[in-house]
Amino acid sequence: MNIQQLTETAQAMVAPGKGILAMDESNPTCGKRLAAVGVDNSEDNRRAYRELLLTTPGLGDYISGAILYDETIRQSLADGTPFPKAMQDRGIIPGIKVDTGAKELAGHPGEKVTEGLDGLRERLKEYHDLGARFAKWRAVITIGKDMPSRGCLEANAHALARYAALCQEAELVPIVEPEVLFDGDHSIERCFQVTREAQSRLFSQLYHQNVAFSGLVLKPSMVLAGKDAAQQSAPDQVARETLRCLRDTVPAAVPGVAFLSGGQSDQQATEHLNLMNQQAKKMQLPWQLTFSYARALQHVALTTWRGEKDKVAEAQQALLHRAKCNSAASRGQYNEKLEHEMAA
Ligand code: 5MM
Repeated sequence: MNIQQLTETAQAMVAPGKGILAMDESNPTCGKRLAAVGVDNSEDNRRAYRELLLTTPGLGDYISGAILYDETIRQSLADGTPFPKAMQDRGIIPGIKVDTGAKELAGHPGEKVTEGLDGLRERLKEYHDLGARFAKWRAVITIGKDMPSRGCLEANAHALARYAALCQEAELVPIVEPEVLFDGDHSIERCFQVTREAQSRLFSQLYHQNVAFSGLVLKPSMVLAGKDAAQQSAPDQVARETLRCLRDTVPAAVPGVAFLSGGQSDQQATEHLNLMNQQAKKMQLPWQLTFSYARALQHVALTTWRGEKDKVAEAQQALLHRAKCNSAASRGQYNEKLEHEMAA
């Protein structure tokens, strides 16, 4: 394992002003997104949509890397250039989702464990040969009555750590994603408690599996009340509680934290990241704080495109605008004027 190389890649993934584009939807999830805009879930439509995203002019100014799916990493632009090569040409590091999905956890009704460890060493080697330089694995933690259980938290943290160790062995930077779902009516205090516990257990397992903290990126959810909670969280409270949770749990050697959006609106996700970076300026935090959004980056591009060829350029502009707003937020410099720049 070349720790120096892994550290440099991890640092590049969270370089100041840059974040990660998550476009690793599995075929069923991609199908749901395409169906919402009236597009068939065919391989060629998935390819065309991903080409639109990756060839957005100027995307590399704000996006350090993009997470692909197994099908996507093997696809090419219409001119025959493989996606990973097209990304490298644009200064975007290719990444790959390597988990095989969250499945029912036996003995724990209503809870999930993410699978994909069997054969992972061989798959990682192939992905590296195809051009990937980082990977992603997402664990799903549900808040509910008597949930999450200790069994669920331990199983997911252990799997994430085993995955991360295999990634580093294969010279790939692991993104570790312990997502605490936004679904439910829980309070922000409950979300804080669960997220803190999930992240503490994760870093303990990473330590026990000999994972180098300097060669990984954490992809957490933000700390906020459930989407059905009567009392929704104020943006500055979300920023404050999320930072408090990170300070309690994340070792200083980790180069960066790249948040998921988790069902927040585009602007909410940007505003929360911005406030965190503004508050962080007074704290001298050891890690970069940036984004690794899927829905909150792609939504506006997808709904502009709707499968129409003559909308490609407009959809790309919409994606670039969201990437630019989030880049500004990763520096604590996002504002209303920038948000409305597009319309002008
Ligand atoms: C792109 O969505 C990813 C999950 O896809 P599957 O459910 O099809 O496996 C997801 O892991 C995503 O990368 C992150 O959770 C961030 O997505 P959001 O939309 O929450 O920013």
